[in-house]
Amino acid sequence: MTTEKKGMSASRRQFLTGAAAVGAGTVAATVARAAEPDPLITEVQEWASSFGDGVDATPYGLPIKYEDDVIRRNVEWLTADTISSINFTPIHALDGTITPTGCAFERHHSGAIELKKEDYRLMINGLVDTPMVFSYEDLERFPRENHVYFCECAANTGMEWAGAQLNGAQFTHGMIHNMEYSGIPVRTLLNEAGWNGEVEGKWLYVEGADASSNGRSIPLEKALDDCLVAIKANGEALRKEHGYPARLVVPGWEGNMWVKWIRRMEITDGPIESREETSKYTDTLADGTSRKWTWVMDAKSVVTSPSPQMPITHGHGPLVITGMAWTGHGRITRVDVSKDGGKTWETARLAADAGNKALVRFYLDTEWNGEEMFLQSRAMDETGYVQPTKAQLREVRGLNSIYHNNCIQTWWVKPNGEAENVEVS
Ligand SMILES: Nc1nc2c(c(=O)[nH]1)N[C@H]1C(S)=C(S)[C@@H](COP(=O)(O)O)O[C@H]1N2
Ligand SMILES: [Mo]
Repeated sequence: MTTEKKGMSASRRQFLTGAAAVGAGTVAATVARAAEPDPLITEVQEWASSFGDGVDATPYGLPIKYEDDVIRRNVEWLTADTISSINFTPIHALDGTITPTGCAFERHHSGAIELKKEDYRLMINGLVDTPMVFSYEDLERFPRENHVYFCECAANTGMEWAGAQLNGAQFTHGMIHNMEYSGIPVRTLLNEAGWNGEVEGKWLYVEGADASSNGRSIPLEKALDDCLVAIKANGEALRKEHGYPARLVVPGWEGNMWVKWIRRMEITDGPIESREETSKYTDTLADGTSRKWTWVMDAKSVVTSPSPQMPITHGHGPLVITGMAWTGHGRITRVDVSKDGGKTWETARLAADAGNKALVRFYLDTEWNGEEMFLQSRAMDETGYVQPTKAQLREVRGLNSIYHNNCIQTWWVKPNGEAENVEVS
């Protein structure tokens, strides 16, 4: 091997074997470690000279204590209390695409209720032949489907309209989770109630069993297309906070429509225009008027590491830049990463084929030698849509918006490896 850099694969191999010089930082670290005996290698360790826990020490497992900072967090000043509030998925610390259920963000308007399966009822009424009520056991007897979908609150990134605000991907982009749902197509349940009428102009009003009810109107066409009444997430019963024992899944559309503890679906002749779809979850434009029916979550992405909560601590040399991308319009086709605030772009590697309305993980395997970076990611989806810059989004939407902020995020990575939420213009 020569000391000359021959691109990523050569330098990476040298790093892994500790062979010939690559970048000064890499070599120094590797050789220093090899020079002195490492007690972690030369000494018999405590964990190798005694027994570990027996199999039943934890009947239902939690992450090891060393990972106890990978948790949901809220931002206290955002809401008056935690009952009608939000917390954030620790996306900065996760990899892959499936959100572990125990740290998937929660959003409640009147708290997470405890509803037993025996007390659960789902009513279907309105313009159906036979209004019906299903118990939980009834739901279990319908043919089920499995799908992975992201659920993003429309308010995700909503605090960033006026300027860079929250210092961490968890807080700027953590109102999202991505789970595998097992559920019954809404179509199946409506058919059971005798629905086979006109779809055009018809709506489905859905509400939950909690005090807020969180009622929303969904065009019937969408409800029949791919909505599910989910009874499992990531293979197990829904968690209380995610709507146990059953929630609505509305793929690609804003999280607010994913009614938890779903108790009623009514076919109507028009939208109900409930609180959650009028005074809330609409977007006020610069001229004071509001956008109506903004259901789909447009393509978006964020670099999760490095990021403010994930500084670079390993010194110079190989660096894995990673993040996630998603689109409510279907599949992500490409993600680009910029290190210079959007002047130049490199196409990232997608870890797997992007799923439909599901998160995809991207990586840029690169070299870092202490140079300042203005890290950005830019997602593209199968409709040809390209994630906009903050300036582009503001041009159309003004500064009064809260919801549907899908602009490109910038992290300023400093020479010492720390990162900060900034805006570039
Ligand atoms: N019944 C009910 N459904 C609800 C809510 C609620 O407060 N009550 N919150 C909604 C909002 S605003 C969002 S973003 C999602 C959040 O789902 P999660 O708590 O599983 O993250 O649930 C939606 N469904
Ligand atoms: Mo939400």
